[in-house]
This record gives sequence, structure tokens and C-alpha cells, in this order.
Amino acid sequence: MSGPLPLRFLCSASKAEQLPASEIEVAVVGRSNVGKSSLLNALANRKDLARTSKTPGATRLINVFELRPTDTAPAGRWLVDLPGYGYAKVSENERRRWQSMIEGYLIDRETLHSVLLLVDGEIGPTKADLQTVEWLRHIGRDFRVVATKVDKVGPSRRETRRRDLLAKLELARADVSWVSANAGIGIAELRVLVAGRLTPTD
Ligand SMILES: Nc1nc2c(ncn2[C@@H]2O[C@H](COP(=O)(O)OP(=O)(O)OP(=O)(O)O)[C@@H](O)[C@H]2O)c(=O)[nH]1
Ligand SMILES: [Mg+2]
Repeated sequence: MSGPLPLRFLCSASKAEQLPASEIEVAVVGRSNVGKSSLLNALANRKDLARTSKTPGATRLINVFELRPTDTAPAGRWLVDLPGYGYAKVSENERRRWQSMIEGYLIDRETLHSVLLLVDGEIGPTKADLQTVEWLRHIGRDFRVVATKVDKVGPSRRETRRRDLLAKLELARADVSWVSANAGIGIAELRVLVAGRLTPTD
């Protein structure tokens, strides 16, 4: 399937414990403003399914989007949009709230298959991104890095950006997807990847 993912908003929660049960889920994680909600909209080919904003901090809750069930695939297959981390203007309290909300979810959620970790393809990995990668490796949570906003990187800088990002994250070329929600670059491939992860094999 490389057409739009048939996603619909299911529910929001401020704590992982409040979430209903799911079959399987993939979560979108990354710094504030990196383009998580925009990517989700691009995957669904919908403009306003998830709220986006120029100002960091658009997403405040755990927002669940469910793939439409089919004859062969059950309900309860989720793509989960999370609030971003690393926004400098956020208060210490808010940062702590993020930590307990997101970290609790990422550590404990049994039906969480894997994470899409979004990194700004123009800016490259920030210190907070590097810490997140290290932490995901530490807790043993499977993740795939998705570099966003590649439309902002001119062709002459693309290769250097690529090498820099891979070196910093200690990843191989095949480990990273390069996308632009705005220009539609890499979206079809990512749809296939997400749909594959959300399709139970047994
Ligand atoms: N040029 C360009 N801008 C993008 C792209 N994707 C997102 N943006 C812009 O980046 C800004 C942030 O996008 P969001 O999708 O709201 O980011 P987010 O990661 O969900 O942010 P939080 O919810 O605050 O964590 C918006 O102004 C988007 O229009 C892209 O592919 N290209
Ligand atoms: Mg968002």
C-alpha cells in the first residue's frame, strides 16, 4: 500500500495509562517543531488531521490515530502523535511533565512496535536528539530515524547533510528515511514502511 494511510483520530490522553488497549502501534517522536504532526498529515494525505503550528508546542497530548480496519487487518492499529521535546521556552515543570508522559509511554507500552524518531534534515541532530537516540538504545526500544524538511536543503548541500547526520547518529545510510511533508518527498516509501509495521504477521 503506497496510497494515503486511512487514518482517523481516535482519542487523546495526557497519560499513557489513560490510553485504551491497542493491537499494535508506532509512535512519532522528536523535538518540538521538527514536523511530527505535519508528517502524520502527509502520510494520511489530510491537511488538518493532526494540529500543526509554526510555534513549537502545538501538540500537548498523546494523540492517537487509528488505521481503518479491513477484512484482513483488525482495528487497534495506531499511529501515535506525541508532543515534542527540547523546546527552550518551555518551563521546567512542562519539561518534567513531558518526560513523565512520554518516557512512561515509551518504556512501558507493551503494544508499541517501534518509534519513528524525527530529526530536522536541514539543521541536523541537536543535543536533545542525540540524547533521545542514546536513551532509546538504552531502553531497547526499536526506532527508525526520519529526517524531515528536506525541501529546505538545496541539492548542493544534500550529500554533506546526509553524511553529517549519519555520522552524528552512528547510523548507516539504509537506517534513515529522508522526507518532506510539504513537497511530498519520501512520503510514499514511508507509508509502506509504517503500514508494514502496523500489519501483524501472525
Ligand atoms: N519546509 C517545510 N516545513 C515543514 C515541513 N514539515 C513541517 N514543516 C513546518 O514546521 C512547523 C512545525 O510543524 P509541526 O508538524 O507542527 O511540528 P511538530 O513536530 O508536530 O511540533 P510540536 O507539536 O510542537 O512538537 C510548521 O510550521 C510546519 O509547516 C516540511 O516538510 N517542509
Ligand atoms: Mg505536533
